[in-house]
Amino acid sequence: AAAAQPGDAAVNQLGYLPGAAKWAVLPAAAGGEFRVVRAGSDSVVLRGAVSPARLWAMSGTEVRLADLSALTAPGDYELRADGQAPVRLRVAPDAYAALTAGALKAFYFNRASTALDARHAGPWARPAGHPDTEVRVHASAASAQRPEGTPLSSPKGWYDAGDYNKYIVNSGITVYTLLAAYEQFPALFKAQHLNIPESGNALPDVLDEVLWNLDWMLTMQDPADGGVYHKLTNKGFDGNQMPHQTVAPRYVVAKGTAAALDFAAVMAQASRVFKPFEAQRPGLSARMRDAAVAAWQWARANPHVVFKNPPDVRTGEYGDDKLDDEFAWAAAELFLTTGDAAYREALKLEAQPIRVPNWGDVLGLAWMSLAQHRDQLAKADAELVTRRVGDFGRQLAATWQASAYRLTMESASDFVWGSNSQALNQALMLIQAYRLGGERAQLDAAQSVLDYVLGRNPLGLSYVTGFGQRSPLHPHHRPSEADGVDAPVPGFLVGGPNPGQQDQPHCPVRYASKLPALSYIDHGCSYAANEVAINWNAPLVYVSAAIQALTPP
Ligand code: G3I
Ligand code: 9MR
Repeated sequence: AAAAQPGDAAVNQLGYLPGAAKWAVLPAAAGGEFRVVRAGSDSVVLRGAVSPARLWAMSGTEVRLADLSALTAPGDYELRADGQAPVRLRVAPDAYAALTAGALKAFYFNRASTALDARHAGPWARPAGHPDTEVRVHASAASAQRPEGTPLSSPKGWYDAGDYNKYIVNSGITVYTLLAAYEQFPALFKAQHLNIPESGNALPDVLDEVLWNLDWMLTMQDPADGGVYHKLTNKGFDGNQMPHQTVAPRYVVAKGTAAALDFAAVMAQASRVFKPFEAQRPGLSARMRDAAVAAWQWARANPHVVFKNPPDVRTGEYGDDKLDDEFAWAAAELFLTTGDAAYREALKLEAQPIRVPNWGDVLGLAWMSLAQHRDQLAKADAELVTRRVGDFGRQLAATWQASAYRLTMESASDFVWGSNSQALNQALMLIQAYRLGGERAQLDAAQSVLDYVLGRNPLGLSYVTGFGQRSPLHPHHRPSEADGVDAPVPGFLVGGPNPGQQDQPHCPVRYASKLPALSYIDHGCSYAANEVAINWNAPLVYVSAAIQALTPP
């Protein structure tokens, strides 16, 4: 069978775990019966009726569904339906192991301040760039102890995305999601080998990778007052160059409340995750806890410092003027790490709603951590968390159940810049609910999200570079564009369909459609639909690992 084309029958191109729910989407023309045959044979192993055609408003097309869940024996198959080209289908007990590792390895590929050598990076090896050992304090960040122009050393960290800047707010949710994956599924990550420079040391590779960024984040706190700089950046974006070719000076820019609180939350979380590794990094856990407390105190004293780009700085803003969610999240993490009742009070748990998280709205992360550590909560709090997270999961699962596409992405407002991460963060919340109550529909709905980003979508495209039969070839990612290697750097989730099309008319290539799920182009100029970003890859790692770990055999 050939690779799926847009509008063809679509499945998860990496396949399915034996015990998973397995949905395929077919065009309306494929009425009648579907058949699954063993690859390369005509022996039918499963047949059934496709569902009646229904309109999926997100793509404006009528689609049918085929339920292949009864196919549980590992193997290679083909899905056939009347008038349809056959589609490859795989069932395998390790269907997502390489994806989980590859999506994590992408963080290594985005490391700042280091060379990637061929032993670890293969054809994507590159010289070191952005040492960041002598960045300057920007006027917006000047203080008595650190006047404008003061040199600071702030190396390491990950490049945020397709650009080469480093942003604390976006680092917050990203580091959190990766550490949460480890906190929840330690066995899976302890067994994983990423082939990064630290592989083989006493830390699991995922923690080594996250430390690369945490070490940078720690340098972004001003020891004089606990405040945290919002970002480390050029004044304008670098061109399409490799890291070692860039020359623009770099700055730490303005402290802000969101940066302080996101920093406080992840340092509190990291303090508990790294505690068992005291021998490897003596004093680190306590240092992180103290850093978290100092950042929290700065935020309490400066509760509404909203970041705005200064006039001479034109890079990513990550501006957010709603800070209640950041306060709640930081309070939750600090409470779980310190046990101090003052944080429980500051959290105002009863009054907090629950929502799908993203870089600008981190409230869902508070609920997630409280659910994971509910044995540390008072009985009434534990019950509240169980009820609220469960209800939210049931609500998302109901959306999935009613969807013509069997997907939680049912509203045009889901198709924002980075819509693929919106989908995966819906799955992440479904998984929190499933872990509490074991309601199967919640796991199946999360699976459908993973299917969607891996090819069960109207473009027939796996949105992860290097994974699946058709995947993006031209992500907006400076190294992928400038390294002279045909294949993009692998393991990156692109932002995905975004009818906002904010890269027009700068990007000379037009989108084919304005419909939410179709508004996508695989072109390097498309930063609004085809960029990569650390906060989009993190929930891919999380969901891929969770589904691998949680799906019953
Ligand atoms: O907040 C409004 C909301 O009120 C409104 O209803 C909605 C309608 O479109 O827009 C919302 O604002 C959006 C904002 O994100 C918050 O979600 C903007 O339209 C949208 O343009 C904005 O996109 C952000 C983009 O930067 C531009 O600022 C993305 O979320 C964010 O992921 C992206 O991040 C960039 C960094 O700046 C630089 N590095 C690369 C990275 C990925 O592209
Ligand atoms: O490359 C930049 C990308 O990382 C950002 O997400 C995006 C939005 O802030 O901006 C991109 O840079 C573009 C800039 O905004 C406008 N001129 C062209 C740049 C891309 O080539």
